[in-house]
Amino acid sequence: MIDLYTWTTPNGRKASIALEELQIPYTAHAVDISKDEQFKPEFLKISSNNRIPAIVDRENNFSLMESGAILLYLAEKAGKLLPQDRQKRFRVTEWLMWQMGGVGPMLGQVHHFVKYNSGKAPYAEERYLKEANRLYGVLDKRLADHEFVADEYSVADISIWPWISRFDWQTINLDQYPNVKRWYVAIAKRPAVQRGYDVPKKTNEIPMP
Ligand SMILES: N[C@@H](CCC(=O)N[C@@H](CS)C(=O)NCC(=O)O)C(=O)O
Repeated sequence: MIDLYTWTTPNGRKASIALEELQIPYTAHAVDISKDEQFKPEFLKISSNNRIPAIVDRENNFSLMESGAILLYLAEKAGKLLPQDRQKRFRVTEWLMWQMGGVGPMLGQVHHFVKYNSGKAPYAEERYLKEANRLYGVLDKRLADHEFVADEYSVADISIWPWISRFDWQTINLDQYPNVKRWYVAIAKRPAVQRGYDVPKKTNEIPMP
């Protein structure tokens, strides 16, 4: 049984989607970041970076922050969504790191400057939109000859997908990235993804292009 501390954001949804896909029993605890609940001392004990998501594995009382680490931990625990074969496992790790180091931080800046503070910093908007389009281009190229980023559906796809689900916030037209669109729609149809998307509460239907 896992305790999941989360909110309705891309990083939070990665963890709940993985838990649903892996069929690991869990209890979701809402940490409302719009009310600064991520700074509460009891949350800081398990997430010293004051960010969601974080988990506690009740089996061994092990706590973990950082969504990439959480995905790897859960996949390894369940023995699914992370291949045993060394090279295949590192292919998944490669794309997971690509998401953690690029997609998350860069698209996060697009949300900040383009969606929430439009007009305040034109250079930042230009820079992060350019980087967003570059990243969408990289993903599109990869998916042109791969069904999923690392061949088989894995935690790498689960890490990227919730960020792409905010394509409208990012002013991205998915028709310009047809392979990303095909991949996005296929994953959006998975029942576990639909359940995980609504954790810790339903905010909206999954955006469809
Ligand atoms: N690298 C971290 C980033 C987590 C993160 O940025 N979480 C956001 C929500 S998506 C958050 O908790 N923000 C609260 C804050 O900025 O104080 C991860 O992947 O887990």
